[in-house]
Amino acid sequence: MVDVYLLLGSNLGNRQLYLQDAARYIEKGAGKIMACSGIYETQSWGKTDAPNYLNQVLLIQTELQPQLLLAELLNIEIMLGRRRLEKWGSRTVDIDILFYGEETIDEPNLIVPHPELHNRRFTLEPLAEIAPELRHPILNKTVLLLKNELKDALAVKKV
Ligand code: PH2
Ligand code: MG
Ligand code: MG
Repeated sequence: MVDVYLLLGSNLGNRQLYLQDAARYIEKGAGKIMACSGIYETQSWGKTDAPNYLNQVLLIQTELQPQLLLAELLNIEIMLGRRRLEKWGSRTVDIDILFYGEETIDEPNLIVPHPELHNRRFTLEPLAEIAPELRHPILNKTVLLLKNELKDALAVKKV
């Protein structure tokens, strides 16, 4: 069993319901949910004219190896209506692997820890809510410290 932190994001349609449905499918096919952050309303990062997101972090325990977990998460995104049209395009639901235990993974389709997590308030605020003392295995800093060092000024507000 491995502890995995996931980031859920939605900025299309009934965002709250997409997060709920994603959590349901994750528990069915990916692993047991051990903790959930609150839900945060967040300004779109990268593509600033896109609608606001709802973001949430989940801690799951999984038996799936990273590539199998990724395949399952992409499958859930598709079941929930995600269509990939452009980079950073709006989406019904996005499920990203932030941490997979303490492993570092660098494969063409999967980089873990998520390579942008330390730059994004929409990730670090919910993550710090449930795992402030978690240590980034490459940067060797806690999530709380990364959050305190953030320069990202985009609005992030707990719903
Ligand atoms: N995801 C992105 C790009 N920009 N902005 C916010 N606020 N939340 C996200 O989940 C998000 C984003 C790429 O996956
Ligand atoms: Mg993403
Ligand atoms: Mg993604």
